[in-house]
Amino acid sequence: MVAIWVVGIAIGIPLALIIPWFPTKGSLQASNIHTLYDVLLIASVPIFVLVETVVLYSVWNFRMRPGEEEKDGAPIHGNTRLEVAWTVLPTILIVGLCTYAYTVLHGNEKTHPGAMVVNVTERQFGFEFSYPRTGGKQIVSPVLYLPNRRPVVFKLRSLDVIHSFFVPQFSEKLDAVPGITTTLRVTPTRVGTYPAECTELCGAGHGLMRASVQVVPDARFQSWMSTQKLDGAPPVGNPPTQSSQPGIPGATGNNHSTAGPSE
Ligand SMILES: [Cu+2]
Repeated sequence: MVAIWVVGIAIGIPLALIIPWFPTKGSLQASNIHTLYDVLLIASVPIFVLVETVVLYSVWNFRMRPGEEEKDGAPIHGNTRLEVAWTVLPTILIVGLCTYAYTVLHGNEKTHPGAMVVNVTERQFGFEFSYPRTGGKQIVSPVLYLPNRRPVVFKLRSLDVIHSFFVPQFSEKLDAVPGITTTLRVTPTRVGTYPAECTELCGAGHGLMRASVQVVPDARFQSWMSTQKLDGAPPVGNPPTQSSQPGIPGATGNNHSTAGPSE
């Protein structure tokens, strides 16, 4: 049985790692998430193969044979050492993996000095991106332009119901909740065009709620910025203020114009 288990692991781990679970890595955070996922796979395969081997071995070896319909199984009264082992070992494994996962997620949330702030305003059923500039002005765009390799802080707001902001290639996802501002940090590492999607069922048009993300070299981003006109207010409107939503504690209202270009 040990031989079957070892062979199962030898086949299972490369097989699990070869499957393309994720889209192309497009951010620093995605690299960390993909590594975390690989570690979880490497830890899970031996346990999966062990459980399946024991199940199949038991089903075959201890199956009922003709004439044994009335027979009962052997009386078993437990095994203290075995029970301690199968409680302690999974506990150590789970605590270890949780600690590692927490470290990765905590690291992905780290604030980088000089990060660029981008406001993401969501409504039924679209996204709008605004780049705060000095003097309370902002650049507003339906397409999310990002300079490659520059840390970005997304400030998510919703104008109506709960939405979310997800770029699969960034491997980062967060809800946009009416009345509060949620924060997501991403450092793009690959030039390309990606989709931004809402992954929170938000109404009839939810399936169409998408936007385009363009990660471009820094020089191209700067020239795009210089061609954009500075506006005071976004066309889709401002998030409701606290006074218009008395039931929602901590509603931040519109602070589009107060933030500078970096956090
Ligand atoms: Cu949605």
